[in-house]
Amino acid sequence: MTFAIGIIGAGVMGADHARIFAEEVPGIVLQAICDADQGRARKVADDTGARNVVGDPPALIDDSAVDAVVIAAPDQFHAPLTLACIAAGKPVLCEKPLSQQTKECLAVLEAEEKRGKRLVQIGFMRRFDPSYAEIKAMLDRGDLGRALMFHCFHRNVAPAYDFRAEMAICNSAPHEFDVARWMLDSDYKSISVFRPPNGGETAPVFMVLETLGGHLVNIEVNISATYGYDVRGELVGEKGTAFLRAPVHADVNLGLKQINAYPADWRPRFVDAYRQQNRAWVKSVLTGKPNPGASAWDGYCATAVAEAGVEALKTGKTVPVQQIAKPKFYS
Ligand code: ISE
Repeated sequence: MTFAIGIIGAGVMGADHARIFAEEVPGIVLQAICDADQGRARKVADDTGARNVVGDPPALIDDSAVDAVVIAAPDQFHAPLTLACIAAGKPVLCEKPLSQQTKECLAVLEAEEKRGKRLVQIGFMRRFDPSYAEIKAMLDRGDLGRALMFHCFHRNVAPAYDFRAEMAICNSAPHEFDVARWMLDSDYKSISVFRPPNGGETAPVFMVLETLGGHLVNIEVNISATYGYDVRGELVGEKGTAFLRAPVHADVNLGLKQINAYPADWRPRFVDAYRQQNRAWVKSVLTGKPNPGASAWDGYCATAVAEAGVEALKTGKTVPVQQIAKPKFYS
């Protein structure tokens, strides 16, 4: 028996998912790649051995030869396409964020619950990154004592889209919103947002969040850091602290300097996380057993924080994070 996957979106992430499934996930076939740009879809299909190319998402989702769907289209299509997968009864791995609006996330929660089956996993792949996972395991064992603070840095070389500070909050920071919430096992109480007044249009965005469990989380998102893709974090516990460690394969000594290379984007930094996420997703779909991946509920929670963050950016105030009560379906 083969397990056939269709991928919607043949941009950076769609192409990377196709490569990962083709090269690193045993027991699957790539059934179809979908993109409005058929040439781009064809190239990804040729590179990965995918069977078909389609131009229209419904044609992929409703194709009886497709067992499960990966959504790697632009953010505004995530929720509508996820809803279409739920309507077709197909498991879906949807890239983050589930939506930039909580009302769309709520529609997904409602549809999934009505369908009566958990079909949605959100691509918050950092939960599968060995460095975050190791720190979470230490915390869960009590090695670091109670968690107090989590300092996060998220730096991109250059914006991949028209930069607006809101995008740092709605598109980039949801990674931290999710992984810190998962690590600390607590929802958020409030968010404040700051920017260096002398920083200009592409200045970093600096967020301070308080959790309901009393932790502080601070996040710098610097979308124009120029020097490299750099994600850092330090968890501060009562008894000690733990830093994330990016995969580094060589320390180079050259010209009276020690040099560590930075990747140009997130793919090399999170190569293990993506691989493990995609394998875990397929395994869960096949066995029905859960994995540490994010559910539609987790997707909604990240968007609720982002929405409050955008308001905090606009008003300069500390904004409470508002969430509906967690439905039993997601317990
Ligand atoms: C992008 O969509 C990602 O998910 C990357 O991990 C993040 O670093 C980047 O800022 C986002 O635009």
